[in-house]
Amino acid sequence: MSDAVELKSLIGGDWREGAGAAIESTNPARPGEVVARGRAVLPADVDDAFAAARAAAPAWAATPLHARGEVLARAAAIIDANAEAWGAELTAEEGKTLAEGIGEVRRAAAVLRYQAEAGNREQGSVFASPRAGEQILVTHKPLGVVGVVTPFNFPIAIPAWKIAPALVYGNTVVWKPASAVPLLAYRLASALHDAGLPAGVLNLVLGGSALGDAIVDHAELDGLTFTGSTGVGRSLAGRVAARGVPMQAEMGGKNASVVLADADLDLAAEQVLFGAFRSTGQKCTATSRLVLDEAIAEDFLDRLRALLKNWRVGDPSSPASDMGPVVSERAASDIAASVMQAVEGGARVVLGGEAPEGAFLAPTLLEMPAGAAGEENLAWNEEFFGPVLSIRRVSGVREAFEVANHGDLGLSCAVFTRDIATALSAVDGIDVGMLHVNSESAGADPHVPFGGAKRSGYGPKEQGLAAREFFTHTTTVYLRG
Ligand code: UN1
Repeated sequence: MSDAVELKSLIGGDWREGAGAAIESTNPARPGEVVARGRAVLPADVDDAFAAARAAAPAWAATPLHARGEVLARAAAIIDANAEAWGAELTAEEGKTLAEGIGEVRRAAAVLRYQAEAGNREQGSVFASPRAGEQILVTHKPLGVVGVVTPFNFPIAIPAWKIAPALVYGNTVVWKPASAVPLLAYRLASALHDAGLPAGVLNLVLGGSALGDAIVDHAELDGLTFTGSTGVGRSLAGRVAARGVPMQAEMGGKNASVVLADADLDLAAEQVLFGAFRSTGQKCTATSRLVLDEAIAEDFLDRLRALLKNWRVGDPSSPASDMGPVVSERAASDIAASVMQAVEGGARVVLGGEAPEGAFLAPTLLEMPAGAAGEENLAWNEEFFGPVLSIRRVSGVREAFEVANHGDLGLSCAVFTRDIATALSAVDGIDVGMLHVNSESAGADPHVPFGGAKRSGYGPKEQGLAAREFFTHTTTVYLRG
């Protein structure tokens, strides 16, 4: 990367230099390299952002759905045209590999293209009336001003899949991205601004958690969408629910890959490798639990270890690297400390487990102790958000599903089997929002619902048509001529 990019916030259609603390995003793979810098805005600027969003809301809501979609389609074209450059910036800022960085930027464009088509889909419904001469219509209307709070790990795709449906369904937005990845937020906001989004429809506030608090507690907030940790999500939900403000939260996962005795072991090993270690394990959908039928456990682990021998950890901007660092040195040392704690609780290091080098961690396999100690081990229950995979052995399908279901999270799960009846039994037997049969636990297509079961999700799901449920409310119209 060359010179650091100068960042600005976007408020009321103008790029605003903050008057708050200096903000700087740095490259986790290259100590000292500054990727972007600027100044945080102040909570008072968040007031301006809400005032602008409120003022822009009526005209934007009155803009035809097709015309709102056209703005998103133009932004998608801008994003696609910049995919390589912005993908490289994403890699420099977040640490995922260049292929993943470029892939994510293209994914953001795909999400915008999907939502841009909302005007060409059925919107609302008509019911028969029990009374003569009447029809009953159900129409969708925007919530108003929506707060968007996004995490570091998908700095453009997750914001895109929140902001695109928010906008296309006629809401205006105040958005605070994670402070580790302001550059990609600035790129997405620029694309939408340059695509002709009217002033005040999207407001970007760059800075620290005080801005998130200012959004969450703002009197003008009509809805809040959040992706991040379970702890933060729950506390935000409590704050907004107390004021009757709806919230959508995508939170933690402790996602299992279940490899059954009849699985294609080569396929399963490859998919577990991708699920656990792509993006350095920093996905809420990453595989962090491995449930192995004891009949194939050794055989499977041999194959996984063989694949990991060729798994190259290094500078993510090099095409030779399969895995980059985690997002920061701090994150790496927190994850390493959690691994040590898991080992103190009886976990056995099968592979990796070395001290971090800067923000780099080795892929780590931990075998849980047998019985209750395994079920209670930190590494079986806590989301480390890094390249750590915790293993338990089971006997048979029933125990495998039980072990995979343990705990109160239920985001996604992968089941490996050649038997269609077993695969079908997983649909009811495993309590998750996304079930993958013979493919890795991560991944999300723009046109289908995304979100968790149990305590992984709160409020309506994201993506696809499902997104409309959160970003609109309905008006039921009893219509007589
Ligand atoms: C994916 O699996 O590709 O924060 C997307 C996350 C999820 C998105 C996962 N909300 O990791």
